[in-house]
Amino acid sequence: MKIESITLREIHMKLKSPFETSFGVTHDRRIILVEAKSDGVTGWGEVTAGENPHFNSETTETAWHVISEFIFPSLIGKNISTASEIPALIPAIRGHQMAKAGVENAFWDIEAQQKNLPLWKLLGGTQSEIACGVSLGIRESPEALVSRIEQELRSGYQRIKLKIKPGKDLDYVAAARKAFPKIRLSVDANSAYTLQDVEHLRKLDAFDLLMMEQPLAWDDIYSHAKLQSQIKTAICLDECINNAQHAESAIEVKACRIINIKLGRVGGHTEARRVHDVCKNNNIPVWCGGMLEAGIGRAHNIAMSTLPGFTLPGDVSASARYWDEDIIEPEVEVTPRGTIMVSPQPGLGYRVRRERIERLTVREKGF
Ligand code: OSB
Ligand code: MG
Repeated sequence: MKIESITLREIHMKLKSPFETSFGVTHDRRIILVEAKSDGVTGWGEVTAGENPHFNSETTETAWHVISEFIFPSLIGKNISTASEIPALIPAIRGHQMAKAGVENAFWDIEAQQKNLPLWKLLGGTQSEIACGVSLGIRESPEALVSRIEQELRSGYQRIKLKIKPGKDLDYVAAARKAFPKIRLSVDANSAYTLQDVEHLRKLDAFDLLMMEQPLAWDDIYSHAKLQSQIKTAICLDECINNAQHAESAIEVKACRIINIKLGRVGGHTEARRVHDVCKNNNIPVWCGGMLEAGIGRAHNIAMSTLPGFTLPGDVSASARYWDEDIIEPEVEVTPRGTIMVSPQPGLGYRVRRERIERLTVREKGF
């Protein structure tokens, strides 16, 4: 594979409804798409950085900068035999996993098309149908949350995750559990608590939660180990796990019993697969997280979710929950049993709607 050209585009897409987490509310997405060309084949990747550095340290703007100033110049003109060789071409770039993932993943799409394989098969996926859950933003009241859960369950989703923060936690979780005593329920705090809150967080043990996601600081594995030893609910790490070494450390110190894998957060398919393997070897279940992706990022998430260690429902759900109109065709749809059927077609398995992308583009840079 000769790396011939890469085009960056920033598109703007409005979410159907605002999404509130402990770190803020998102109304509109600024998404960078990567279009790569190699030996006449085109591949696509999506950068999952947020608009603000509140989930991790990256933003749409930092990704644009790092890709155009540092990643592209190191890649253009190089020859690789597989997409998994890309991380070795940019060893001097510290961090910026989301920027790296957007680029690397485009080459995985190319490699899959060249080998005439669906991307999920190229990655080593074994599941042709994946289990789906939903992540629900913080609501104005517990009643509003309960009616939203009801709607998602009617669509078939297999697990409901509630975003929480101090002051918007126990009442909401209690209302959800009371209304739906049997469902698989979890919470995600996006680092809104500290070890001072152990007594408070322990109260969540009463609600039979599948997991509590990232309650403590985004970069602090050690404190999660202290918390995990004092609560019954399984901790799931999200923000803390940026590579396979982090996963090994977290497992060794017992900081979590579950790990959420996000392609962007760990730097692309190559590292995501390593994180998956570490977890599988240690009997730690994994699931695929989401970052409010458009269709290209969503398609990459679906491919990754077919790996055998993905045994819990992920946060990857139907395009129509986020967008009036997605940038891929067909859009991602969920079956009445709360699953996504994986495409048998080569590459991403969805057609990229270039005309729509061009209409949504606010800036473009070719190399
Ligand atoms: O922590 O999983 C998270 C969205 C933005 C940033 C962080 C997170 C999320 C979600 C939404 O939970 C997942 C999705 O529906 O894409
Ligand atoms: Mg999370």
